[in-house]
Amino acid sequence: MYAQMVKSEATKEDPEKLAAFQARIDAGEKIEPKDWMPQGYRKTLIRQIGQHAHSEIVGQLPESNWLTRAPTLERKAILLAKIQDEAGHGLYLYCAAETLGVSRDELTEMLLDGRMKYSSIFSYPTLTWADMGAVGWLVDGAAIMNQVPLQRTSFGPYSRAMIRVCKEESFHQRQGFDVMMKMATGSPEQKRMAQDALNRFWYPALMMFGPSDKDSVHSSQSMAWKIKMNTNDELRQKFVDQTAPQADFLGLTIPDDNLKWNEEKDGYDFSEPDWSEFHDVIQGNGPCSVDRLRARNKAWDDGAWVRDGLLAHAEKKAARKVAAE
Ligand code: FAQ
Repeated sequence: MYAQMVKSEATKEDPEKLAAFQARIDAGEKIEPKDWMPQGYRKTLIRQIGQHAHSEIVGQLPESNWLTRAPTLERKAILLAKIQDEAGHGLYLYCAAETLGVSRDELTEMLLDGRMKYSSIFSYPTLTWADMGAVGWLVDGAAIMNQVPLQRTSFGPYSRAMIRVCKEESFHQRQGFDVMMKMATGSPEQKRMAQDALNRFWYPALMMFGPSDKDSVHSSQSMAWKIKMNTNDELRQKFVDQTAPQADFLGLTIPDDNLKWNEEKDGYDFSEPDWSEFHDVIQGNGPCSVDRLRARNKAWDDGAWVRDGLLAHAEKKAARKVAAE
């Protein structure tokens, strides 16, 4: 539906402008907010950057669930720093989206009433401390796999935001792996918890890359515009190839009997996730979908007095300035 809208809008655009725009993209130029751009390009970016920003913000919830129960003061400080980084990522991304003519409030409202999505992975629960390891190792690992190429995306503010985000995500992934290592080499019970976390997060992590290429609605147009640099399946394959040896190193087993090195393709064969589960989750029927939106709505409502106060202060300041002139 969205792709059709983008396509029908593209046909309304001035063909000369469209061709000149595509030539700039093909030449590897960055598009900046005040440059001419097709409406479809603008809308696709607002959708993708907005969804990405929402994911960073909602993504704080499953981890903050464990803040008060971190096993040591050091682990707590590290986790807190990571969660604060995610808030920062959300803010850079909202700022990048705002340069396209949408306000942060509008984006937030679209998240809160379900018109905009956030990453499927954050609709899953974090049941044990080992999940903090699995989230860092697998979820941040998948996020980096997706975001490193986005540093070269065609829209300037998005690509620049990605540079800092990727540096911080690397630290997040390392801290997750470190938690997994501690658990996997600890007591039998700790190792069991680590394996259980891997069992529960493996397929949801694979889903983060989106539907398989044959079912992806936006990939071909987004790749032509260099909003996306790789297809969903390409990135998923790279993620499996990177992660399988790491699981071996941890002495853990990826829950997939079909996982096998394929010499010919120079990569692993592996099982697809259950796509019906994915579609259910992105329609708001994940195990924690209702809780996540409830928590974000509550935070928005609880913060109303702060927004009102700041706006009243800004209005008063502006009025004083006018009176003094
Ligand atoms: N979840 O046609 P495609 C993080 C939707 S950041 C939910 O293939 P597209 C950091 C898609 O929107 C994680 N929905 O779509 C962190 C579309 O529906 P629509 C977020 C999904 O856009 C770590 C429909 O399916 N990262 O984790 C998902 O070309 C730890 C058809 O799909 C980004 O957002 C999904 N997984 O490709 C934070 C990266 N996949 O909109 C805290 C930027 C697909 O038409 C703790 N985004 N859909 O209603 C992208 O690269 C792309 O948007 C994809 C999807 C690859 C996610």
